[in-house]
Amino acid sequence: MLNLEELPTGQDIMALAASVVAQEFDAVIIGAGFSGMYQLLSLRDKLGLKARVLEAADGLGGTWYWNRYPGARCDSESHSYSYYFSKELLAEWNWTERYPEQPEILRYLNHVADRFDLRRDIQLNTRVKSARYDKAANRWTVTTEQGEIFQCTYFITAVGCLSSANVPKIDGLNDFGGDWYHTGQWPHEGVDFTGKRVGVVGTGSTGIQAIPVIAAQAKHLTVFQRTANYSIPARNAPLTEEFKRYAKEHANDIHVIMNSNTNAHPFYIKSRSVFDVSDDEREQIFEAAWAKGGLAFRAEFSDTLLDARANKVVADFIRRKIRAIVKDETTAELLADIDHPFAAKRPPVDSHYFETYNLPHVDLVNIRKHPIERITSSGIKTAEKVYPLDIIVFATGFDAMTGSLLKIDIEGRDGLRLKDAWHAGPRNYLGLQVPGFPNMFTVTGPGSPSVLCNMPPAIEHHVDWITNCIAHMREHGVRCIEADDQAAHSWVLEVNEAANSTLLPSATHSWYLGANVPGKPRVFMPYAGGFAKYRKIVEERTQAGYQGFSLST
Ligand code: NA7
Repeated sequence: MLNLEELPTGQDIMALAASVVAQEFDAVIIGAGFSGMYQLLSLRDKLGLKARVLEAADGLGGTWYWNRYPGARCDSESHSYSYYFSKELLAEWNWTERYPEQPEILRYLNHVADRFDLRRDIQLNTRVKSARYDKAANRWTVTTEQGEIFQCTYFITAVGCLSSANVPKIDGLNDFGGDWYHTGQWPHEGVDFTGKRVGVVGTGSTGIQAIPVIAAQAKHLTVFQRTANYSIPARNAPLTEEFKRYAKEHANDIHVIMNSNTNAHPFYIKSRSVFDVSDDEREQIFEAAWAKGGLAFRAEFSDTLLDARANKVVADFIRRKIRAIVKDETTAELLADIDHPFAAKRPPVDSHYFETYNLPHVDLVNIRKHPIERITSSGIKTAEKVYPLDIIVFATGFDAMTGSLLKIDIEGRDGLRLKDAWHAGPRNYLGLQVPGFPNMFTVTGPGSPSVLCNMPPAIEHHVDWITNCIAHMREHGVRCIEADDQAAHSWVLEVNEAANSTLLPSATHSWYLGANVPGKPRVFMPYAGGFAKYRKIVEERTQAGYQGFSLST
């Protein structure tokens, strides 16, 4: 007998049709964060292309959609953590605090989406499963987990550098009777820590932001520290009207500064050496920078990240500060026992992080000495003892830079898979294109300054380059652009050389090196030669006729 309830509805039929008929676009962009949104706007409104953004989440914002953990805030100052492509947008948006908090950044990005009418070309709840290049057709076929198929000429990954959560594989996690969360996949309804015994694993930038906020609510907080970390006080505060006016009036100058320095922040690294000044003078400089707070602390001297002796002088000042703040001597020693040079791992900035350890209900556990053995039904068991917990928070970072890309099955020319091309680590040219993957572009991919920078200027630079490149292709009848193998080979050497001329690789367990993810190849991923130098290299090679790329008509 005919069962009417089992008959497909109109919606089912539409979904089925959509799943088998490929939808045609000029460009498909993966990700609706800072990168994907600006890439859409550029291709659609500047070049008039038919473009579609595919986004796994049910809202836009990328990193800032997922990272809703307590205390989530950007370490870049708000006036610099903005798009600069639109004078009108700069003029109308008002940040409220020195460092923007996650909800405010999300409001900003939603405002941008509305202001530039981006939503109609952003498809949410759509996770891309695979992308394949068809050489004969010179088209990419992008398939989603729902079975939808999109075809396009230009395939752009705007998947973010820190978006693939790294949940450590610890025995017994499934047996845990309480709740556990990763900071990068935080529940939208929030977590109530009131009256709870909470454990936080991880003391990177995220843990350092979250710990004071969780401590303010929890009954008891145990922090499980594997590697002690430096941190500089953020000195967050509401922005004064005077500063807001200044930032707007000087937007052009600020933009020039960001684009012409090492880290794309709105300040230059000073040219003096740690050893150019007397001990007294240096102490005063450090004290003033500590009082001012923020990432500019590392910009006081030119050799902080270049010379181990200079770095030790800076590091020792921070260690002294930690010992002065933290009252319990054992805890202070554990926090100050830092095994890598200052800023060789991403230096966190904090709001009362070290002060939190003076609270009577906050404990620090050394899991370098007594590693976590397993998670039990009631807590975390280290080699030394069991810590009873109601909630575990993993602030354990990300499979950074390559994780999100490699989760997608990307197949380029002649059946070459990205995961095979990158089996020994990411290999590309200028962080923009991978040999064997024609017309595929990566926004702030490995091999670009990206995570060593304030991200929005780095993103705008890449998106503008990709947009100009596609415009050039269309003007000159170029069907296809692909990075040359030899150019990629040389660029990987340049990326290594740039890293090796700094102290960055000496933090051997940093996520810059992929060392935080077991089994990941150890390759220094971002380009450490500086944003300004990188921009110059890209500009020169582009002006030289897209040197290092093959353009075919
Ligand atoms: P990070 O900087 O990668 O920090 C992760 C922290 O978690 C760090 O302290 C790690 O210790 C610790 N960790 C990672 N895996 C484990 C395991 N298995 N056991 C114990 N501890 C572990 O990530 P964040 O989210 O803090 O920051 C990422 C970036 O976001 C940041 O740099 C900014 O750019 C914004 P480890 O140091 O590996 O010993």
